[in-house]
Amino acid sequence: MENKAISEILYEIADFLGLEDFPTARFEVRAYKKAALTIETLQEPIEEVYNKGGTAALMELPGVGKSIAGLIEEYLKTGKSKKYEMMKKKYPFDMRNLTAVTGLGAKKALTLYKKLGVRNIDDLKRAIDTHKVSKLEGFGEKSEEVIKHGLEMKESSKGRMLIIDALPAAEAIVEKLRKSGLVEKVMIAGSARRMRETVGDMDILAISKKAPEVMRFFTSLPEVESILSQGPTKATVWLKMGIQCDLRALEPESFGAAVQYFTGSRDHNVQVRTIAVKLGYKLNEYGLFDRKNKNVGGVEEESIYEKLGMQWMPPEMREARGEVELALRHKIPKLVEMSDIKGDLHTHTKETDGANSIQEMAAAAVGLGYKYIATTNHTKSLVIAKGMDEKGFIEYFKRVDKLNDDLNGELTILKGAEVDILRNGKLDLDKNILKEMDCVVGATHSRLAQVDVGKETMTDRAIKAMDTGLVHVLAHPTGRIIGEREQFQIDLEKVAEVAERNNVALEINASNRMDLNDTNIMLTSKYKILYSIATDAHRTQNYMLMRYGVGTARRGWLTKDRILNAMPLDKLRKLIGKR
Ligand code: DGT
Ligand code: CA
Ligand code: CA
Repeated sequence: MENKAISEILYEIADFLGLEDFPTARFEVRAYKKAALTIETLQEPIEEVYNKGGTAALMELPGVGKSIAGLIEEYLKTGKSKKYEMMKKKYPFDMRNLTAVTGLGAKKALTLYKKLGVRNIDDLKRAIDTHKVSKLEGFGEKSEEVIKHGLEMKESSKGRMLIIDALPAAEAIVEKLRKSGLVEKVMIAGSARRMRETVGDMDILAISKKAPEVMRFFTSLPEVESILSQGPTKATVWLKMGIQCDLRALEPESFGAAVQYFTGSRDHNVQVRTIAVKLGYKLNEYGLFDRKNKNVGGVEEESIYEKLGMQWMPPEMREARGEVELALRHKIPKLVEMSDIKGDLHTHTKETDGANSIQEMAAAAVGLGYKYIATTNHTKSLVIAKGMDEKGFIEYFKRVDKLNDDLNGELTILKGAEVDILRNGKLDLDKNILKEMDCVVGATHSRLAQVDVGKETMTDRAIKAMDTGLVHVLAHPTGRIIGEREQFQIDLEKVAEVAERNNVALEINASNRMDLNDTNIMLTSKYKILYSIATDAHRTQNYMLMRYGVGTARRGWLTKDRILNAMPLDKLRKLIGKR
């Protein structure tokens, strides 16, 4: 499937075109970006579209005109694009990776190339370390700091992959192993089972009578780039997607112990093993052995916890944060589950920066069995996201009303906005229209927040917004983006206290933000507040991110009664009723 490669080239050409100043450059930038988005989100392989109907079929795709269709055809035939090669010759620096650093756009990358000869990330690091960047016109100390920070974020996430990308890939491999008929049982362990937001490598466990054959099957999967090691019961491979994956084949009598051991975490295991030793057992990945060295562990990990006088606990809790004590007292809470989720309270449409219409977003929500969604488009001051003004919302809501009528109660679309919280804490829409909305999601979008302003200012901003009494949910409260932007300075306990007073829910944003994250949930959950687990969907496929939000909520030990979007519609309406 060439969709990803082609959309990346189109995005990059758009970046290059942004540096040109011929009269129609601006329009071309827009065209290339639009086409890139279309192909990025296309469900079927682009080569199939082309094979079926040639360039004419390509030109039927939104945003794809004659010249872009020609480029796609050329790429599909030759694996190259002359236009792209030409641009790369004219601007010989690593546009893709440089502009992936937060704080660095195409224009700044060009300046760095022209003035300092920065061609790639290594050059950039050197330029930052020697403080050459801050002295350039249009940069300054602050800008240098932001880029430096962006580089550090990239560095710190190196070698780890978002669970959003890793888990579906691990599940696909598990599915193939299951279908191979070579295994009696197979499952994912490690940090992926614990639903950590990033994973270092993937750990798969299997029971099989034909272990060497399973290993051969595994190491010759098309997903595999290279084999790092292969023995009769264990293999480690490097996947094409850029992550390591282990497979271990086990005997049935060891399976429970292996699942417990390889699920981890390491710190959790240390605590459990200490208890085992106290009770006269020996615990390792092969079993739970009594004084006579008899394995009393069993096939399921439940039996290990049971033998140790503990209640079984969900993997998401196993981080040595007090779950072992709770398990000994049989006080493990019943955590929220995917099946409890009744809707999504933070979604976008193509009226602003989303890819789908509200009709499409609604139909997809019905498909998932949701009872409601809130449609929460951006507001006017967020210009890059095509934020809407009051008039825009009034017109849009008329269409939503009509759609709600058509849906006839099968799904309820709650009318809302992701209203920007401005620098002074004021909201970016007129009070009278906010009052009429069903679900107002308040959000700070200041990109430079972490170096821009201090903790007090950010905390104050959120508090002022909540004190308007108009906000139902505080979106991505700390502003972090995994691998890109660290959370900004904010006093979350203070925020939670004010949220409690104003009956505002805090969001668990399940995208690559994962914000609040597990530790911030734990920090705030002592206050009587609710949480909204939301995907911030910009296209129908993004609804699938909900499971990672639920996983994060579980890592924060939240129960169903703490989750706003686990409530039936009438209860939800009472909780967030018109303000
Ligand atoms: P990751 O891969 O960095 O995201 O994190 P994990 O938790 O998946 O770690 P990994 O893959 O190194 O090992 C999987 C599990 O195996 C880990 O959670 C606990 C267990 N484990 C690995 N090495 C040790 C060890 O030296 N001692 C103990 N107690 N457990 C270990
Ligand atoms: Ca792992
Ligand atoms: Ca591992």
